[in-house]
Amino acid sequence: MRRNLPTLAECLLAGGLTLLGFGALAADAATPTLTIAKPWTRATPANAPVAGGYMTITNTGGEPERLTGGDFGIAGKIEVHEMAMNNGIMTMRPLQNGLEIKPGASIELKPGSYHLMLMGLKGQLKQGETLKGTLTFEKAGKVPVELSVESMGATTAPMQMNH
Ligand SMILES: [Cu+2]
Repeated sequence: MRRNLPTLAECLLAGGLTLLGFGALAADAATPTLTIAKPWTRATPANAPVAGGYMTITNTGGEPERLTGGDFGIAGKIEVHEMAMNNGIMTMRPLQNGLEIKPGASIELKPGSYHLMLMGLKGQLKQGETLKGTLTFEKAGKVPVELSVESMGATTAPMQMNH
């Protein structure tokens, strides 16, 4: 019996594609040692100072790698943050030494967890736009990525079809 693919309705009900290997978002990126899947961010209200950046990074190489930051023209500064519960309060803090990704491992940057923090936004992020920039890795150096700007309430990257 084969039933590998859920129906579209099931997929929409599930609220996203976290379990599905779509790889269909506009801007997956890869280097010889890294893949960066489903890079996205959220639309911001006017004058919002910060935004989060989310994606799944897989280290396909044989050496540990480290995400240390990035560069997006619209942001004054990029930091790598983690979120954690501290005495019942959700707090976030910059990872001063970046985020390590072991060989063969995948790390998901997502709301409520690790994320890129786009600080000092110089403009509003509007749904449907694409944010071009680079991620900086200890070994791979600068890797171009495009964040798709999703709705303000998005908690996972939505499914994209026919793009
Ligand atoms: Cu943050």
